[in-house]
Amino acid sequence: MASEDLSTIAKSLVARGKGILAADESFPTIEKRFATIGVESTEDNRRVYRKMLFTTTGFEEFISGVILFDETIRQTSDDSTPLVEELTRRGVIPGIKVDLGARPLAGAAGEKITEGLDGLRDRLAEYHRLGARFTKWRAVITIGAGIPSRRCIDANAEALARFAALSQEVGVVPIVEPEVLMDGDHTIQRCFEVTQETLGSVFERLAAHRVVLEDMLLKPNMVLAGKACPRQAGVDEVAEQTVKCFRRVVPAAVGGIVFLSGGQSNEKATAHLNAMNALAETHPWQLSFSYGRALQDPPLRTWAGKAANVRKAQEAFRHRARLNGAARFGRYSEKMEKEFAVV
Ligand code: 5MM
Repeated sequence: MASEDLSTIAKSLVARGKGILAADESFPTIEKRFATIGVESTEDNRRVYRKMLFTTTGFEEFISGVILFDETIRQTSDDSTPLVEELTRRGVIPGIKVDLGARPLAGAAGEKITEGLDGLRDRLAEYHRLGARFTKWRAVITIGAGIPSRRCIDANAEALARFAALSQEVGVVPIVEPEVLMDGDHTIQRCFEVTQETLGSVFERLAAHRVVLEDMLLKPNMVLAGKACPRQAGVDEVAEQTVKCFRRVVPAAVGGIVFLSGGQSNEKATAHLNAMNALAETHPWQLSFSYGRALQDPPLRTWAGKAANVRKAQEAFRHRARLNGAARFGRYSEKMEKEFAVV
């Protein structure tokens, strides 16, 4: 695919007022999420749940693309319409998670390396045939005593860059996700340093592998104190530190930045994105969202596995998507949390 087409896809994914839904939970993760509502993680329950999200009336006003899991890209609606088609007929771009998960990095206690490069070119070609127009690979960086090591950061950066180069070769837009975890009691300053070092390494490797920056998206963590840190930064400080960190290391050519929520509350994830967008009239990049939990928590809890709750759950999903859409313009306020638009 021509480079121009990839940059068109990248731009559509970060269109004004819209963001991405991450619905690419692997089997262990979706099982954990379903366990919180007492629902068994069967193939059909996963299909019904995700179909519910993808057929929500009007969600396409705020959601530009959805990241799918391998199983989902092959599933259909009750009337045999592929779930991918449910998205494309609404103008929503289907994407796919292509990494095979993070495993322990050899000889590095507490650190992980993401696997999945072997055979990736062929898998990408198949996903493209199945309708995926963008891909995602997540690397996990843990902050702790003496970690992350430079070796772990660089090994993950190299894998991210190889994934991105292969994706562009096949004609899909890569979403490069280096996630510095919120787990731990580290300060916001420490998160700033580790995020800066990680992104520095990632962009060095992306350049080495000749990845076209306009034709990719970055999916990073925000700069936050660890969950167990006694001093939690306020919304404005998070926004300022995150933008400051990114201005140092993320080239302006990058197609867009789509943040992960990483375990923040729904409200905080929205408020932080809103504050970043309110900081300046324009930033070098579009600042958007690619949330999993922070978009899915309300519909998941409302649904609770019952067909009778589907409509209410879809309203809850659309509401959360609308609030994050408003945060794209810096127009979100806490008051809007209470407004519940009826479909
Ligand atoms: C939706 O969760 C994704 C899949 O995670 P697993 O591979 O562990 O099942 C995850 O990659 C997600 O896309 C990002 O972490 C963003 O989700 P959050 O919930 O952090 O916004």
